[in-house]
Amino acid sequence: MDEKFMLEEISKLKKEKNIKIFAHNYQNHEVQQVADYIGDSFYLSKLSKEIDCETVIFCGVKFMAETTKILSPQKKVILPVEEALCPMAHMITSQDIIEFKKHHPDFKVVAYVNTTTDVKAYADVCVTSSTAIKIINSLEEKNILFVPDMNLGSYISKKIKDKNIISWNGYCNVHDKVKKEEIINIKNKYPEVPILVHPECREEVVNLADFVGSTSEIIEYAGKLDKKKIIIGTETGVLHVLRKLNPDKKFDLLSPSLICINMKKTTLQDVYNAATGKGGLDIEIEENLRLKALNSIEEMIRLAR
Ligand code: CIZ
Ligand code: SF4
Repeated sequence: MDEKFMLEEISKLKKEKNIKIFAHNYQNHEVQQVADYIGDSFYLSKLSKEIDCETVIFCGVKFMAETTKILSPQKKVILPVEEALCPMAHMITSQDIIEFKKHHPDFKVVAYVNTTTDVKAYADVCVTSSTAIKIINSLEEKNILFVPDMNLGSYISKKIKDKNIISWNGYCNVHDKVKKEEIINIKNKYPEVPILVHPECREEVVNLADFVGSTSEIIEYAGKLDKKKIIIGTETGVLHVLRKLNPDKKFDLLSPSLICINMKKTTLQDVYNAATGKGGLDIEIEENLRLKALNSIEEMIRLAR
C-alpha cells in the first residue's frame, strides 16, 4: 500500500478512535515517524498509566505491550505483529523461579522487564536497564537473584559491591553477538571516537567501552558529548532517534550484528492494519495473573522515583 496514504489514514484513525502509538527506540524509522511517544520500556511503561486514550498500539515486542496492558487494563492494547517476541524473555519460566525460591528463601528475585507476564508474577520487583542499579541499591535484602540477562546481571553486580547478586544465564542474542575483537578494531581505527554500549553486551565488550547505559542513557549522554562522531553499541533503531536529535553529529554502529529481527518485524503496514482494527494482537491477560505481575511492575515504578 502507498506510504503517503497509510500515513494520512493512520493520522485520521488516531483522532477518530482516540489511539496513541507507542514505539520503542529499537523500531524501524517508518514506525517511529507515526509514533506519539518513542522511548525505552521504562518511559513507555510509566506513560501507559499517565496517557488518557482508548487504544494503545504498541510497536515493540510482546512483553512491552503486555506491560502496558498490566498497568492500564481498561485500555485496548494492540501489538501490531503477534510474532514480535523477545527471545531473552523466554529464557526463564515462572517454574524456574518457584524452584529457586524453594531452595533460597532468603533471596529477592529481581526481574528485568524483558520477561513474560508469568515470570513477572513470581518476581519481587521488575527493573529496566535504566533503573536496575537504583532499584537494587534501594532493596534491603543482600541476596538477589537477577533474571534473565547474565550480561546485565554481571554489569550490575560490578556496580553494586555490597550485595550478593546471582544472575540467571539468559542473554540477548543481539547484544551478546558483539565481539571483543570488534570493539578493539574500532578503538584502534578511531582512537578519538567515543564508544557507547548497552549493558546487555558481554562483559569483555562493556569493559572496553567509554560509556555504558540503557538506550535512554545513551541518547542523553550522546547529546551532551562534544564530539562530531560517536560509535553506538546497541540496537540500530536508536540511530534514528540519535540522528534526529543531533543532526550535526555522525553516529555509526559498533557491529553489524546489532539488528533485532523481532523489533524489525513491525512495518508501517502493520501499524495501519492495527489502526483499522484488521490486524495485530489484542493483548489479553487473565485478571489474577495481571494483578500478581502488577505488583512487581508498580514496585519498579515506586523504587525508581
Ligand atoms: O529498557 C528497554 O527499553 C530496553 C529493552 C533497552 C533499553 O536500554 O532501553
Ligand atoms: Fe530482546 Fe535483545 Fe531484541 Fe531487546 S534487542 S527485544 S533484548 S532480543
